[in-house]
Amino acid sequence: MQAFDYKKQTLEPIKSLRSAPREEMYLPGHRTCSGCGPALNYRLVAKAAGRDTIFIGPTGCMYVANSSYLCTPYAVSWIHAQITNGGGVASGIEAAYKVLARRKKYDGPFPNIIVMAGDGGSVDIGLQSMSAMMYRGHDVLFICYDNESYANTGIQTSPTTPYGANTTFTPPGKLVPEGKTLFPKDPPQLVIGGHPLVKYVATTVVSRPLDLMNKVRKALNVDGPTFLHMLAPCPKGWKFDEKLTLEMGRLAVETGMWSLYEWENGEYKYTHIPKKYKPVSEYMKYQGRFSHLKAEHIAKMQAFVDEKIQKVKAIAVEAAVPTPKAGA
Ligand SMILES: Cc1ncc(C[n+]2csc(CCOP(=O)(O)OP(=O)(O)O)c2C)c(N)n1
Ligand code: SF4
Ligand SMILES: [Mg+2]
Repeated sequence: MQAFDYKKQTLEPIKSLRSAPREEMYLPGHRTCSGCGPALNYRLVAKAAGRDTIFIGPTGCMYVANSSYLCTPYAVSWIHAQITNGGGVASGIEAAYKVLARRKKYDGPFPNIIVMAGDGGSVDIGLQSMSAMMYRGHDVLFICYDNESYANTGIQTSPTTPYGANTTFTPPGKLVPEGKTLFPKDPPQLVIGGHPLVKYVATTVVSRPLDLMNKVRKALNVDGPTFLHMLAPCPKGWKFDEKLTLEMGRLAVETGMWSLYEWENGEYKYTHIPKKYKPVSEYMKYQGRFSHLKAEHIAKMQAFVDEKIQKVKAIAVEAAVPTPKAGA
């Protein structure tokens, strides 16, 4: 319970793409690659969050390619954080607004405070700061836009890079023919498993804009820390044709490489379950990062995904596009 009313915003559900806000808070003119999934991701998050929003941007493509010579695409407040400390900067901003509101020095709406961190800036090099923010219970939405590599510095492997991917730090060769040998970390499970004050976690993908925007709104309506894990295909790092960005997101879901779910107050709900899963090769064949793989490696990936799918089936409560009402 809050001892004072700090005017938290309530964001209404978006019923259809047609009724989504027209106003853009992430504008054209930046320097991301053509077909950049994270850039589209940013645009959708900013659209869903609206004007009274502050973004914290740890170092990564969405900082470097978006801000040059005092020129940025953000139409709302935005602050750069070190790649290691997005959660720390967000915690300070949130605490400062609460103090100002309590001392009656600020009486506007409490801003939506959103960290937009890459996979590196969230669940690897930024993990301690994100975890501490969640543990202390700050009212912040932490988003991991997952392009599955340390993209900005030249596509190095990260803990969410898939098994078998060719990155600059996992090149396939005679000794290690499959490239990356490890299977990825599971970011939502890391958050759910270790943070008692987190009440809402969800996954989404840039190819499902309505699902994505409504999960953003739902998370922002929760009073406390929340986490969204968003798959954001990166044509440069994954080596696919830039016109296929949305298709890569769709295929990730259709093959089971990516699951769409919400976890709310301890309960799982899948927001989409394919009736029949396609083989993972359907997804991998478009991406140059997997082109060196042999049949035995693809079979290993399929086995990993099959096991994941079994878990989905075991829980399998399918829900419609989420309704952004306030959480606990
Ligand atoms: C402490 C520190 N180590 C390394 C870097 C170099 N660096 C800048 S951006 C970046 C990659 C970030 O990867 P990710 O968070 O996944 O974002 P992406 O670039 O993929 O969007 C790295 C390694 C840094 N800025 N600070
Ligand atoms: S490297 Fe990937 S994430 Fe970075 S700007 Fe290019 S497409 Fe976007
Ligand atoms: Mg990344």
